[in-house]
Amino acid sequence: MHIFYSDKTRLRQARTELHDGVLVAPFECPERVDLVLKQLQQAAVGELHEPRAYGLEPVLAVHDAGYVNFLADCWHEWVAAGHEGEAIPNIWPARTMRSDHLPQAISARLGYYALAAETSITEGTFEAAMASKDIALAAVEHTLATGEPSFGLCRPPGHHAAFDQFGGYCFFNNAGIAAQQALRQGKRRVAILDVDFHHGNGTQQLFYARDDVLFISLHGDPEVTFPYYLGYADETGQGKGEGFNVNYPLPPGTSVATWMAALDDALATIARTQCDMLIVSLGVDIFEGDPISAFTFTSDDFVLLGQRLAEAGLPTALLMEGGYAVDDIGVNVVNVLQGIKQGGR
Ligand code: SP5
Ligand code: ZN
Repeated sequence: MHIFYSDKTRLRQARTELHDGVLVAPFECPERVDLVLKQLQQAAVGELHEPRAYGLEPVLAVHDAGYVNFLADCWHEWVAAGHEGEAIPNIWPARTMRSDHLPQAISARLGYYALAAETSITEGTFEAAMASKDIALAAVEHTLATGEPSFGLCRPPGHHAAFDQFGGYCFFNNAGIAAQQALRQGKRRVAILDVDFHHGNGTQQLFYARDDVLFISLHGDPEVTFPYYLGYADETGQGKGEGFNVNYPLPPGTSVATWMAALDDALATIARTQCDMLIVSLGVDIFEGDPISAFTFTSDDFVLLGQRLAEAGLPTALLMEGGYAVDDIGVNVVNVLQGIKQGGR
């Protein structure tokens, strides 16, 4: 199996995350990558490859150009404006105000392009986000070329990033960018299966009115779980995308058996929908020990997840999303990949 990874993902080294009313060291940290790499190497799951640079063109195929420019310049403008800490939004075009006008102040544009406040923008964030989407693009390119599964150790993650908004530790929607590229290279319909604990609101939004990307997400019930304002079961797609968006909101504490039953249902939909590629948004924050999540996967359960994914029988690229129990994150990722390999593709 090919594994794609870049040292440039380390260029994001945020110091602050607004968590429970306190600025804490971010859960989404470079050490996550170290631990996954260490376990991947120890278990000899596959060879490591550096992605090439694909530039901004594939990003602009799914994201707003103004948003991309904002991300590229935000840190410098924030510093130039004399702000002391990391760039954290504290005002939004909330429902009672105007959202048809983009004010010039960096604080105003920060809120305009943000969907949550826990994610600081820092020096190097844009460069790390660029590397992360390159990893996703390289993984999908490899799977398209060989039919073999691949793993992209993306960081920062992507599934919360929408057309013109960052948040939930995400800036570019790596899975969405990669799916769009697969379509451009001739695939007819791509399934994105999102198993991260949190709903992939960004990915859903990008493809909500389209039938060439099937988006399916299993996640903590947004009634009580971030990102709260999207991810309900009645969100089934729009226009010709009707039926091509499927959400499985599951209560905190959901058993692995119940989760796996939802997965079986999801895989049946993928089989029925004539998809010719599978992209997995692989968040391992469904682990029982995850510090910010509430599902109950043991490390062994991740092997079973990999086996089930392999049974889909599609060319498959797995892209890293969340997963924060740093001591176990590496083992859990390795177990999914071992399960995929045992699945026989
Ligand atoms: C990619 C990804 O997994 N992003 C997750 C972003 C979550 N950000 C807000 C989390 C708020 C968690 N509050 C739960 C407290 C549990 N004690
Ligand atoms: Zn998550």
